[in-house]
Amino acid sequence: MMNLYFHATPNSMKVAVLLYELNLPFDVTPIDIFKGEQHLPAFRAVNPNGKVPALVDDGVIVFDSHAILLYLAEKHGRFIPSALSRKAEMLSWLHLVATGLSPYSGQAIHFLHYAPEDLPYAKNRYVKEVERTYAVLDKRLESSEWLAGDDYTVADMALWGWAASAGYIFGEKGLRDFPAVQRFMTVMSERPAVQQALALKAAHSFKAVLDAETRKALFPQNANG
Ligand SMILES: N[C@@H](CCC(=O)N[C@@H](CS)C(=O)NCC(=O)O)C(=O)O
Repeated sequence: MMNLYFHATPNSMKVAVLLYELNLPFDVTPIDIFKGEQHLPAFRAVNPNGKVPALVDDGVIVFDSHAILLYLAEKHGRFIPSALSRKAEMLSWLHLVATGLSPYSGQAIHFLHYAPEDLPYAKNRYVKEVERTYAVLDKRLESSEWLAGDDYTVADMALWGWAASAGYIFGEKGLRDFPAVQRFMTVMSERPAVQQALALKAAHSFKAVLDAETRKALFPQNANG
């Protein structure tokens, strides 16, 4: 049985969508990153980087959401094109999400909601990079049903993970400035796997208060003492 180390965050949620798409049974080990469980030795043995998600599949350990997406897609030969030229297209979009949208969104959320000081330069830098990246994705989805073309792939699941949290960055207007991404999200919301991932999230409760313990767990470099 597979074991997903999970917190209800965008990076874990994209992996949950793939597991449900593949219809694979899996156990869940909740890792409450607000309580510092990502630093416990038992979890560090699975992911030495101390971040969720991570997956153990019959003794095979994979960490980082995009590595997990690719590992499972390759293993099951699904949601990944087999022709190399089409795979190149899929990898390009997947990595744009992995190395652009994901870290820019994470940093934007950090400076908008968690930073102990108001830093307009940092907020502007990351929010603008998130907007710029969504504009690139929006243009792509204006002319293509899915990020990699005609077929639904793990690149789309990766985008869904972060786009589902866009409200933390854009507030009430959400993805309104990116209508093709919005259309994509509506289509995604109708997929049973996405609904199952959302049910998994709802079934787990995690600490939500950003107190001193949580600041120390998430931002140890800034914690006093
Ligand atoms: N590149 C990694 C990023 C993972 C990541 O940043 N996970 C966050 C939650 S979304 C986390 O575990 N944070 C805990 C910490 O930084 O201590 C991935 O895509 O899996």
